[in-house]
Amino acid sequence: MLTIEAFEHKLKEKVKQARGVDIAGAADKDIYYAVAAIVQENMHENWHETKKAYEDQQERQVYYVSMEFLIGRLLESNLLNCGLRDVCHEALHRLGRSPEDIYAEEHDAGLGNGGLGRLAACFLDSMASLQYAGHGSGIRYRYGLFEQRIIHGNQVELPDYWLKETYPWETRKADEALTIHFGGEVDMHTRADGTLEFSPRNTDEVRAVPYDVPVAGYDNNVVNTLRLWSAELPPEDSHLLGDSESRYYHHLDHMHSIEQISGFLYPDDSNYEGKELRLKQQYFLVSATLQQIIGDFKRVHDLPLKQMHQKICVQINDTHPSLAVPELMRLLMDQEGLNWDDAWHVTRHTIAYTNHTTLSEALEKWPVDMIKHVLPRSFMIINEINERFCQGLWFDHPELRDKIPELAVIADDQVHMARLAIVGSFSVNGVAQLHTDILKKSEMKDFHELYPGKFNNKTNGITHRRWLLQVNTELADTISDAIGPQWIQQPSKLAGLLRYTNDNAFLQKLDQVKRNNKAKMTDIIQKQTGISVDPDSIFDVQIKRLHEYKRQLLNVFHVIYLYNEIKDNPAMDITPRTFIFAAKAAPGYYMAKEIIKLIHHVASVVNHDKDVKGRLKLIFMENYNVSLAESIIPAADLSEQISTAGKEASGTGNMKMMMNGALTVGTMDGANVEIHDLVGRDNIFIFGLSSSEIQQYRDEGSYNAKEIYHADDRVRRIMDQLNGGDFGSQEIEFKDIFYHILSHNDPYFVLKDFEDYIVTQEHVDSTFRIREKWQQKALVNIAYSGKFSSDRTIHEYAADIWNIAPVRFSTPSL
Ligand code: 26Q
Repeated sequence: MLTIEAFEHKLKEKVKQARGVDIAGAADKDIYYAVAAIVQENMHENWHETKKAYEDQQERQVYYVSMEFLIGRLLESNLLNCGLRDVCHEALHRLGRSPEDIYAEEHDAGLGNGGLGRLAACFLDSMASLQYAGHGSGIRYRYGLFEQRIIHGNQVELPDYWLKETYPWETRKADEALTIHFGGEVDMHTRADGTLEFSPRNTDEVRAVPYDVPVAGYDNNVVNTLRLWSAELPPEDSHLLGDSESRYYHHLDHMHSIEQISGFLYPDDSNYEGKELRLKQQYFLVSATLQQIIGDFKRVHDLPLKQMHQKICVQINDTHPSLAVPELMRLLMDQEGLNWDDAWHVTRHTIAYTNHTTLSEALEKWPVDMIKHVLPRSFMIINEINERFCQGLWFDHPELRDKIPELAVIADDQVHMARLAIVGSFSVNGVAQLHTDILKKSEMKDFHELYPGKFNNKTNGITHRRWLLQVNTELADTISDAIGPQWIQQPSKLAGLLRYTNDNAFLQKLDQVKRNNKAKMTDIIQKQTGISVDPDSIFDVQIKRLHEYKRQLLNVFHVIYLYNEIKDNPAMDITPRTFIFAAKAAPGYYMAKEIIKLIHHVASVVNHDKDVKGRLKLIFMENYNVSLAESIIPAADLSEQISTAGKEASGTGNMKMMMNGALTVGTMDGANVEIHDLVGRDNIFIFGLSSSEIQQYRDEGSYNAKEIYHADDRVRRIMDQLNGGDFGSQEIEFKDIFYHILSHNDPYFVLKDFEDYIVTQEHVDSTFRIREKWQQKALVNIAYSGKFSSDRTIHEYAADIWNIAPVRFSTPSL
C-alpha cells in the first residue's frame, strides 16, 4: 500500500514525465491524468490476477449485457475502492491542490439515459466488491447522452463528445477484435447427412473492437472488466469492393456508415422508435458479446458447447439485447454445428431477462421487414422459434388457443422483443416487488401461467460506496463514529443506527451534517444559476428524466399553489422551501419540453416576486448527470417520488436520497412501497391513488378530469393561469399543457392526486419545523436503507438466477 510520501513522489514523477513540468506549474488536468495513471497502475496487476483466477477456477461466469452503462466519473470511486482515497487527498493537500478540482477535470461518462444505465453501473461495482465473476458488456458510443443547455427556458441539446481528450481508464484490445455481419442473403445447402447448412453471402462486415475498462472491487483487490465495443472498418484485405457496379456503390456506402454503429447513444428512455441504426447497434453488441463468450468458453473449458450453460449466464438489461436469443442459436448451430434442440436447450438455460417497464409505448417491436433486411439469418431463426412456440401452445395448451396472437413472438408483421426474451430465457425478473406483481398479474399474465417458475423479483439497489461513502463523507464518518465501520462491508448493519433514535446529540449532529451539505449546495446553485437560496429552507428535490408519468407537473402545481396562497395572504406562515429540479427531456418529447419551459417560467415569476420574500425559490439545474446527482443528493431534505402509481418500475433515486437522510414524499409505486414497508408510515409521506385504484378507474372509465377542474377552485385557478392567465403572456404560454390534460382526460391523474398531495405537503411543512422530529425520521430512513444497497440485489441475482458463489482467491496479492 502506498504511503502519502510515496504517493506524492509518484505524482510528481508522473507529472514531470507526461508534461515535462514541475508539479507547482501543472494544471489540474495534468494532475488528474497523473493520479489516474497511478490508480490504473495500481489496478493493473490485480486485473491480470483476477482474470487468471477466474480462468483457473473454471467457475460459472456472468455477463451483464446492456446498451447502457451510466458510469459517471471514475477517479474518486477507483481511489476509494483501491484504498487510496485518503492517501491521495492528503498528498494533494500537501501540494496545495483541491481533490474536488482534480475530480472535476474528468468528463462524466454519460453512456446511458437514466435509471437502467445507472443500475448497470451500480451492479458492476457490487459484482466486483462481492467477488463475483461478473463482466459488463456494452457499446463505446462516441457521443454519450446529449449535454443539456437551457436557453430562454427551452432545452437545447449539444453533442457530448466525451472522447475528445484521452480517456485514461480504457485499454484498446485490437487483437481481440471480432467481425459482425449485416444484411446479405442466406444460402441453404443440404449436407450429406440430410441436415441443412446455412451460409451467409454478400454481407456487410463490421469490425467490433473491444475497449476494456477496469472495475475495482472495494478493498478486495478484485478487478473485473467492463468491455465496451467500438465499430470500425474491417481490416484492409477484406475491402473487396464487389463484382458489379451496384455492389461497388453498396460497399462504399457501407464503409461510410460503419462507424455510425457506435456513433451515439439514443436519447429516448421511454418512447420506442423502430430506427434501423438502433437495431444494428443492438445486434452489434449482442453478436460481439456472444462470439467472445463462445471463444472464451472453448479456450478455458474442456467441455462440449452443449454444456455451455453450466459455465455461462447472460443477463440482458431489458429487451434491448434480446437479439441474443436468435444470435446464440445462430452461433451454436451455424458455426458450432449443434442441432436445433441442443442449441435451444443451451440458449434457454443461458439467457436471463430483466424487465424495466410496463409502459406499453416503451415495449420494443421491430418490423419484420426491417429485421429480414438487416439480419436475414436472425429472422429465419426468430421465425422458427415463433413457429415452434405457437405450435406448442396449440397442442399443449388448448386453453390458450385464443390468445396466440397476444403471445406470439411475431404478430402483426412485428417481432415482439419482450415475448422473444421471455420464450428464450430461463428467468424473467421485475425490478421491485410491486412491478413484478404487475408483470405477473397483468402485463405478462399469460406468460406467467405458461411458465410460472420463470418469473421472479429482484428489487433494485444502488452502490452505497458511491452514493454514501464517496459523496457524503461527513455523513459516512458520523455513521462510522456511532456504529463502527462494519456497515461499509455489510450495509444492513446501518440498522445499528436505530439505537440513536432518541439521542438528541446524535440527531443534532445529523442536522449539522445536512446543513453543511446544503451550504455547499447553496454555493453550487449560486455559481451555476446566479440565484441565492436559503440553506435553512427545505430542500425539496425532484431529479430524474422528465416524463409525464413521473409527474414533475404535479410538483410545479404545488409551487404555483403556494405562490397563489402567498399572493392572497402575504403574511401567511409557511416554512421556506427551495424546490430543486433537474431533468433531461428526450429531444422529441414535446410535452416534456413544455414542462421544462413551464418550470423556468414559474421560477422567473416566483423567484422575483417581492411578496414571496424569498420564502419560495424554484431552481432548475441544467444538464442533469451522475456528477450533478452526486452534489444534490447529500443536500436533499425531501425526495420527490410522485409517479402515477403502477408506472415507475422501481426508481433508484428514491433509494439514493433515503440513504442520505432525505424523507420521501411519494406514491405507493415502485420501490417506494418497500421503503414505506421498512420505515413505517410515520417516516415517509405517502399520498395519492394506489396502482389498483388507478387500474380500476382505467377499467371502469370512471375518472373525469374535467369534473375536478370545475369542482376544485385551486386546480381551476392554476390551470387557467397556464391557459393565458398569469403564467402566460404574449411571448410565452402554456395552453398546450392545459388542453393536453383536459382533452386526454389527465392520463397520469395529476388533477386527481392534487388534493392529497397538497395536504401531505402541508404535513411536510409542519414536520420540518420540529427539527428533532424530522431528524429522527431521517435517521430511521438511513438505518433501513441498507436493504437498498446493490450488494443485496447482486447477492439475490447470484443466488436465485446466476447460481454463482463469490470467488475465493488463493493468490497472495488477492
Ligand atoms: C428503447 C428502444 C429504442 C431507443 C431507446 C430505448 C430505451 C432506452 C432506455 C428504452 C428505455 C430506456 C431506459 C429505461 C429506464 O431507465 N427504466 C428505468 O429503469 C430503472 C432501473 O430498473 C427503474 O428504476 C425505473 O423505474 C425505470 O423507469
